[in-house]
Amino acid sequence: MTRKRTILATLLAMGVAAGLSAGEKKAAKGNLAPLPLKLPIPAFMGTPPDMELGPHVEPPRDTPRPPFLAPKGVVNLAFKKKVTSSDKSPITGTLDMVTDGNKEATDDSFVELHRRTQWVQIDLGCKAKIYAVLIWHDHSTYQVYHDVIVQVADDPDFTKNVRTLFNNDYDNSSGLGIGRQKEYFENYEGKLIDAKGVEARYIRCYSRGSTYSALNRYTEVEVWGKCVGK
Ligand SMILES: [Ca+2]
Ligand SMILES: [Ca+2]
Repeated sequence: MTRKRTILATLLAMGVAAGLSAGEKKAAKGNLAPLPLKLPIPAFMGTPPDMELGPHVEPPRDTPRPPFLAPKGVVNLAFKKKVTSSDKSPITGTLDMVTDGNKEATDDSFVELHRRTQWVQIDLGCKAKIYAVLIWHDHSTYQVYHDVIVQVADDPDFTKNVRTLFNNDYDNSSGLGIGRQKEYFENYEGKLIDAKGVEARYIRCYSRGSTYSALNRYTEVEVWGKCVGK
């Protein structure tokens, strides 16, 4: 069996069906593998009942997310790393809960920040090549978070080499510029943002309440990549 066929067989064995041909090609080319994500228990399934989707919201998927391929050996660099925030005194929970590995949709699994635009920031501890960022806000109920913006930078104050990986603030209510990405429904899979190998040490995730609450809940953030320097 050729190497290409071996990878194909492996992916098939893992139950990978969607996007196989593109994924298989990439895998054969670049020594890639699906991110070894460990997802929490779904709090609900399927499409939200009687919820009107505006033009800025993408409809929820009815099928599992296709596997995301990244170079073999990437790890969740955010795990147990230091978290800071625009909110110095969260309403409930503590900031370390953003990187403690608990992603479950229970009431004691999130840190709750005050209303309006807030952010959480993670210091990866090294300059890293980042392939994917995953965010779980509160995924216990159907809701869409607003002004989800993800940026990376070379310094903790976000003054050096700031780059925006994701922005769905379509009306610029958070003032960081108009976002072109769609709003989306929270669910157990978290939101996966393709970081395309961007290099940075600091990552900041913004939000501005949701369709469910004006407050900002963060359950977990994962940053998959590899350290490349200081
Ligand atoms: Ca957590
Ligand atoms: Ca907005």
